[in-house]
Amino acid sequence: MNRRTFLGGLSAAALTAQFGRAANGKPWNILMMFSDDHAWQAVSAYGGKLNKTPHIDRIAHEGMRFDQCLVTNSICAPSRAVVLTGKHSHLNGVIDNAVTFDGNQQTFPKLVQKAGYQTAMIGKWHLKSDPTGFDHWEVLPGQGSYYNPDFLFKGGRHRREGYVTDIIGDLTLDWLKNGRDPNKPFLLFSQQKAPHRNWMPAPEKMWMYEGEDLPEPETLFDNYEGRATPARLQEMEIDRHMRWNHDMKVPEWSDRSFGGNDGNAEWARMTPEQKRQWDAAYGPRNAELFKKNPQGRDLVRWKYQRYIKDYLRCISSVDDNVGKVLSYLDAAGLAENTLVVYSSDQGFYLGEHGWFDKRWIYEESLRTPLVMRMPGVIERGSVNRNLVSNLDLAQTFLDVAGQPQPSDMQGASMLPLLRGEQPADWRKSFYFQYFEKGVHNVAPHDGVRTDRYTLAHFHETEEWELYDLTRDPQQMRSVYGDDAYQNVVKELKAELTRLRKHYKVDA
Ligand code: SGN
Ligand code: CA
Repeated sequence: MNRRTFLGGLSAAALTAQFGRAANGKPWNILMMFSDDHAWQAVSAYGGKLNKTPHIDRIAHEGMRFDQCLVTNSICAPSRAVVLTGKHSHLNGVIDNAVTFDGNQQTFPKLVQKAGYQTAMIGKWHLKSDPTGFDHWEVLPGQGSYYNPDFLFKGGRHRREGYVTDIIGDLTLDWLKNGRDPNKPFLLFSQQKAPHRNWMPAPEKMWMYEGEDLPEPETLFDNYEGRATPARLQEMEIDRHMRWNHDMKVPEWSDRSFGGNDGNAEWARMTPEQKRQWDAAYGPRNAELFKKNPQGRDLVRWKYQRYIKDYLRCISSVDDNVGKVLSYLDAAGLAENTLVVYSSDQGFYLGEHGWFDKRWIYEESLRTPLVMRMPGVIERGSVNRNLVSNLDLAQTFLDVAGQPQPSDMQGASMLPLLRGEQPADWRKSFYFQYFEKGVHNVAPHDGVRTDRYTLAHFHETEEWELYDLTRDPQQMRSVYGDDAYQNVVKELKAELTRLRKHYKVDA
């Protein structure tokens, strides 16, 4: 007798007993708040000095902060496919942003849905095919828009007026209040578009950081010496590759942009009132830029300030909306039996090495923020330093829901870590791969990351890099060729071979 037929013969009450349960005896709900390109350097719970994220920090303070949550493939659509399937990109099919997700395959939302959870997906989706495994969904088409965004839902598309981050927060609350069946546990994804490029802040955030200079990263003027050629050949520099209209919001200089004249499609979507607020904030700042007309490094510094302020303004809205949802959980008595998660699809460069964007196995893009709150299970204010991953979320959520973990999923349940245990067999090395050849010209690579080292392999040019994170946390110089590291190189190459085989890369 298989499990399904077995469950089919049980009463509703006995079925409920199949769920994982919280201290109040109720099944666990799962709420995943997920944003796009939110760097851990811009979460104050991670000790970043740039900004304050009080509501995300609250999840960390009442729960657990993961300091080494690594993504298997540092880019948007692939990361989301990994979360849903618990499988590496080469097996779930979404190796880059161009691929359409095959929604017929096994996903953990389908599994919990079958077990009796109600499931919902709200906000950024980015997987091209319609969501499957969700009772309710309302998602942005593609990357979506910041202003007056369109949304897709089963059988239709409509435009909602307002700012995307607030709208997604409101849709999340609306489903919690009015959309769900209060007698069933839920799995809810609330996925923000922000703070993805082109970093368009909400009207009420446009004046944040006005008159302030935010700290610059030490490596803003990196010259990419001491590394293999890909670090030099990328196209993700604040200096050379940011576009004057789209990114910098200086339309007057659009003819100076990398790749030629550019537009700002977001500005074009705004209502006259939104445009008026925008122009009131950015017009005088741009006028000052034209007057000062900075050159060389001063111009890069100006661009960094414009970039980081807009990026952090977007995050402030994300954090407000996390707060809105947390308050509702308290008020509705849902906090006690809801696992609350905040994470991002990958990390991001905030000017380190002169860069924006992500994609690399290097720390800023490899590591992503992950905080979880699970009352009665996670000790408040705990910090975990195990190598965990977006690959582990599917199995973790299945485990929390009291469901079995399919043997073809490739991560591990983090539930023991949430309980404060230290499983002896937890991974000591992590496998990463990046495939996309396109925007930003980052060379495809794979590699292995341990507590101390990162070994990267760029197969097109047959180049290798090794970083010793204890001696060189900023990853400024590869020690791949150093005599002193030849044993490490040998060991890590063997480990990379083992991992490729283990994850069926070299099938
Ligand atoms: C767009 C962005 C890139 C970004 C990719 C992938 N350009 O192409 O900067 O790296 O998305 O982002 S933009 O001009 O359209 O903003 S991802 O988060 O979807 O992976
Ligand atoms: Ca992303």
